[in-house]
Amino acid sequence: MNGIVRQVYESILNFDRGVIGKKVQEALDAGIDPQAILSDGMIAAMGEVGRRFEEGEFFIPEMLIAATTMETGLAVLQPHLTQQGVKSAGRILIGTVKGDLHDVGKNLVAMMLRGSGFEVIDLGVDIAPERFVEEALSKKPQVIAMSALLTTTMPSMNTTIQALKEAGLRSKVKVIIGGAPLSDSYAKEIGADGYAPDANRAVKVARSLLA
Ligand code: B1M
Repeated sequence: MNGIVRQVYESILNFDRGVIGKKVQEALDAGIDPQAILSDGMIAAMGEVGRRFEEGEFFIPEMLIAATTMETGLAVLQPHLTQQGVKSAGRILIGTVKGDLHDVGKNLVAMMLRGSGFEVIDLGVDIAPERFVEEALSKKPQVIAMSALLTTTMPSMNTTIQALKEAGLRSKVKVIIGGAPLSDSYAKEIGADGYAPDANRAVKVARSLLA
């Protein structure tokens, strides 16, 4: 790993919110690809945070502060990851499903979608199926994007799709899903229109569904 990217990685593991923005800027100034700063520096560090949590070296507060450190770095990276001034490609409602509080990945997906010209309405975290339905009825999105990071909250995606069917909305809106424990086969199993393993692919899937 490149030296400065390594420092970005370490600033997340050291929870160094005061330093990460500076390190990201240094990496950008050195001409390093923003996608590499994101994947090799930030996302890899969050993977290591998860590993340490599993090993009992980190606990909830460490995971939380690592997430806020990553968000601080992302704020500096954001303008370099997204294209500016693109005209609206469609309206997307996004949220993390009921019972799930993880939002770093969802925020990254929202950011990339916005930067690619979509109008994004971010409902936040812990979004119940009925809330997705209510918001879909009032905001009339073309796409609903759901995020889940826990195996225990994945089934809420299925419940949301059923609730959309019951409300007569399913044929009017495309549903895409993503999050670490998910897969293309799970998307097919629950009748979603698409699955994206990362933020870039979420943009591609949304574009192809609306093409
Ligand atoms: Co939690 N947590 N956590 N956590 N946490 C994981 C997910 C875990 C894998 C850690 C581990 O054990 N290794 C594990 C889940 C195990 C499982 O179910 N398989 C876990 C657990 C167990 C828990 C608790 C249950 C712990 C406890 O209480 N005992 C608890 C649950 C709380 C709840 O939600 N109800 C919990 C709590 C937390 C914090 C709140 C402390 C904090 C979240 C803070 C926040 O988000 N604001 C936290 C964190 C930080 C993590 C890890 C370390 C990092 C997650 C992250 O931000 N990754 C995580 C371990 C890991 O992921 N390796 C872990 C970086 C982010 C950029 O990646 O979110 O995967 P990700 O998003 C990617 C893709 O998945 C995809 O694109 C993104 C960008 O590329 N994507 C989408 C995501 N959403 C998408 C939506 C789309 C498309 C693509 O729409 C179409």
